[in-house]
Amino acid sequence: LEMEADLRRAVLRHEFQLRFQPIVRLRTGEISGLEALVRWQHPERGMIPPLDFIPLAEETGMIVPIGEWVLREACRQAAGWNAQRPADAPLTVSVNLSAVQLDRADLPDVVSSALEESGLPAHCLVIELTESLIVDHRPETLRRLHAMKALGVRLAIDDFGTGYSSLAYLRRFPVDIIKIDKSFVDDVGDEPAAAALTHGIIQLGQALQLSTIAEGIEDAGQLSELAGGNCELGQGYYFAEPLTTEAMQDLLFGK
Ligand code: G
Ligand code: G
Ligand code: MN
Ligand code: NA
Repeated sequence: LEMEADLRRAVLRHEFQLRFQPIVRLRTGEISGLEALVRWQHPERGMIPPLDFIPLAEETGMIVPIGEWVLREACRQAAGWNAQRPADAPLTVSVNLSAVQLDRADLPDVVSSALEESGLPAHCLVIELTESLIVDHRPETLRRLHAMKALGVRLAIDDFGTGYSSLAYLRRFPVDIIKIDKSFVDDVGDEPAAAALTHGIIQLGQALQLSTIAEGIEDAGQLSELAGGNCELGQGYYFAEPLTTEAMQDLLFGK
């Protein structure tokens, strides 16, 4: 209860921050985009990671204003960075969405106004959804996803392969990107089953003309296995952890 009151205050006082983790083209090492990840700078308890407050934010509905702030801030920041880059090499920015946000009829309008007010082109925004969110979807969810697609936004399935899901939804949902869960990537270098599953997901992506992003790459062995298997993109501590805005700025443009 104290935490809930704190969370309400945090929204009013703007106590949230974003971190940005680079998403890298595995063949070349160039940065193609960023994933925005929220943090709560609590005045007494310090930096609180999302797993410690997102569930409560979802239960209480506070994820709606928090998620809207994340979306606007991520679009604003990405548009600012893109203005300093060559016009033919814009970064994408990926934002995680909760089921609670997808349950709201105004979601496409919220996304549309975040794009308009930032000037970020719609094709530079990626919305990340979890498999469970898609599998347990309501009829309106599909309509909202199509409304976002109609804006030009791209959709990614996060933590792919971890849900007890049917692959059938890949036919019915307007998905553009598959994010291969870290649990596969962890063992891709030394466990034949993990390698086989990972390569299977990459090939599935290719067959459906979807981009694949490997998550949680931590060493060169994993990178070479994934790049050798034609995985297009990746992210992980091997390249960079989620960075503050300042650190991301330095990485992109030097000090
Ligand atoms: O670095 P990391 O601890 O940031 O993220 C932990 C989890 O929190 C991940 O599963 C991530 O998807 C989730 N997460 C991070 N930022 C957001 C956000 O802005 N909204 C939602 N709904 N989840 C987020
Ligand atoms: O949205 P998603 O559930 O994919 O969130 C990504 C999570 O993975 C975040 O908590 C982020 O900090 C974390 N992460 C990103 N790269 C790595 C990595 O290389 N190793 C580990 N252990 N975690 C990572
Ligand atoms: Mn994610
Ligand atoms: Na993930």
